[in-house]
Amino acid sequence: MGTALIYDEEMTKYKLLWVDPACKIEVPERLTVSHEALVKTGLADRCVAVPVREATEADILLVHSEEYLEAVKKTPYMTLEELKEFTLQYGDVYFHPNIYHCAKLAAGATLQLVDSVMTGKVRNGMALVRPPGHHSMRSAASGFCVFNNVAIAARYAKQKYGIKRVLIVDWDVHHGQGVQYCFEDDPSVLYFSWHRYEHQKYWPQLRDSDYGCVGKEKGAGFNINVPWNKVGMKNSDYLSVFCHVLLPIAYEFSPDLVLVCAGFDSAIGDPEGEMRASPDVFAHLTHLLMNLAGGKLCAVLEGGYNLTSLHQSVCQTVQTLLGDPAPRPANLDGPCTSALESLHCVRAAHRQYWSCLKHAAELPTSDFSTKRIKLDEGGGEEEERQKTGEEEKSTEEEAWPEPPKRFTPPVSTALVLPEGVACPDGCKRFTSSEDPVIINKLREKFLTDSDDDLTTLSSLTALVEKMEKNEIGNGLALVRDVSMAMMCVVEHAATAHHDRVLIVCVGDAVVQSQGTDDGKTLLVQFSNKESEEQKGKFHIPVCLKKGCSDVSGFTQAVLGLLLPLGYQYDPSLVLLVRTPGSGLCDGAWQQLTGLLQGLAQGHTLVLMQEGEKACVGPTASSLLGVAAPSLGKLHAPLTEDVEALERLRLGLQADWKLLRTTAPETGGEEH
Ligand code: Q7Y
Ligand code: ZN
Repeated sequence: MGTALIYDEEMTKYKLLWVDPACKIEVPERLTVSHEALVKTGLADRCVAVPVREATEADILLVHSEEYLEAVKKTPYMTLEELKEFTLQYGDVYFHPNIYHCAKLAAGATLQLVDSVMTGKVRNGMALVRPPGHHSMRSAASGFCVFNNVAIAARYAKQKYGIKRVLIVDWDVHHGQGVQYCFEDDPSVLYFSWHRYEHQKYWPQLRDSDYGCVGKEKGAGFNINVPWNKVGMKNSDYLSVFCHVLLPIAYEFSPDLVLVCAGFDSAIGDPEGEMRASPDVFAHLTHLLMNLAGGKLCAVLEGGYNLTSLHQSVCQTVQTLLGDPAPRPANLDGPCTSALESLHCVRAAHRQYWSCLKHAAELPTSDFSTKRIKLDEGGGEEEERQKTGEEEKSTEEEAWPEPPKRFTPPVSTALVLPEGVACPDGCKRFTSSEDPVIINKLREKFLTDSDDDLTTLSSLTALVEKMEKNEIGNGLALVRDVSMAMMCVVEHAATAHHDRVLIVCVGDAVVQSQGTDDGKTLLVQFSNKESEEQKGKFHIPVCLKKGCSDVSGFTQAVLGLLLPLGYQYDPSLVLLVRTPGSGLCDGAWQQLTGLLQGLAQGHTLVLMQEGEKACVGPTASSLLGVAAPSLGKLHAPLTEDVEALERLRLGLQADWKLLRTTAPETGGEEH
């Protein structure tokens, strides 16, 4: 199942015809440069090219008023003066004789993408469109947008395919107020947007963009605004909002389809956004959404005005949709103070609507309005500035390194299986040629004489080496003794130049913590055993009341604890160990396996006990990049589990900054 790419040169055929400093950045080259980069990197060729179409009037009327449509319809026949005049009634937008045509194509391209994904022609895809859509409202153009492409697509998908829930993720740096207004009272469409806000000083300067706007009536809780009150937000800020707000809520919501307002003005170098997230962060944002809705994801271009940053970010997104492993995330040094304030306020505002936030440690409500505080005092800015890197802000464009080349290993998934266990399609059965020297070493080390064990262990060591060399992406081994296999891999990884190994252990078999607090391994163990005390920074037992059998509690632990830890630790290898009787259902296991592949360039090695044959198929499928099945709407996790997770998070956040959800000075949770 492929990835659709929808593009038509026709959408480059309109431009600003007069002088307007606010609009001069919205140029046709945005599209040509993005598309050329996809062609040059060979990514376009790997996609399924889907033609655009014009949105019909009925499509457009799903969101817009007849009066507005009739008005826009006249623009192709207007003189330059009339176009200027027409434009004046709206904010930060321009018209051109060909923009109506392009706007119909942009909306139609989005619908073609939705059709391709919903009918199963492709798994996911991206539409490169102009004009963008997320600012346009029922009866108004705004912010370069004419028709609301993504809002139309959400209504269309619900109507045509009868789906119940749509998630819209708007990672553009502007607030898609048009999308918000469209679905404000609608609980079937969950809208998430982060945006430059600066306490309402930044365009479009609406109170409606603040975190307190959570939706109305039945739709209360289904509108999530994350205002950025400082510029210079970085990868850590973006990823922590994903881990601590968007993903927990999205998993609880359980969408049938994910639409992304994929604007790249939130990337470094953009003159509008002035943020500092690197283009490769979009590989991770994309990856983190790809296991929702059974993988049905449609990314639709919105903003992005630095042509270099734009095309790099577009390529990162498309390459991830195609299933290539994401590059290792760099410099995740934790969110800045201002981002933490926003995170705190958003979580507090949504506590009452989402059970994943409900039992979170008491949040002090007196500090909710950071806005008023900042607007009134105007002080304390100096200290903030340092943390967001604003001091480096200048009119000169900041340089950033080109994202690292991503290459797909020749073998995606290798399996070490006992004879008689079939190797699933698409995977390669892996055996190493048995070097007697290695076998002898292993025999001494692990005190085993079983030939089967030794063959397995030597295969594992060879597999780890091939992953390090990028000859193999990931792997799975069915072994007699997971503990022994795990020890062997950890030991060998150190010699095979793996700098850090993240060990994720699911179930309560005895895991010997090697007593390593040197940081070469980070062990996170999920079980229902209270016994284990946390043993320093690098050994983290996560105790859940019902172990891994409560999907809600487990999911919350994965999203809010494991992912941030994993991202900050930045391993070169992930060792995922499943012990028998873990109680984890296949679906949750596949989610875990899929999500973890955002780390270590996708180098995950899964170890399972022989008896768990039945799980080989589902695991292999996740390792191959097939989206995990949706877990369905999640019920409330056990209160005691949420509280335990919260305690754990609070205890660890001094060491692991990506676990923080409150700014030290507003949180009142300093310890
Ligand atoms: C709309 C946009 C859509 C600050 C001036 C503010 C705002 C222009 C609208 C942006 N330099 N200009 O990018 S994604
Ligand atoms: Zn934008």
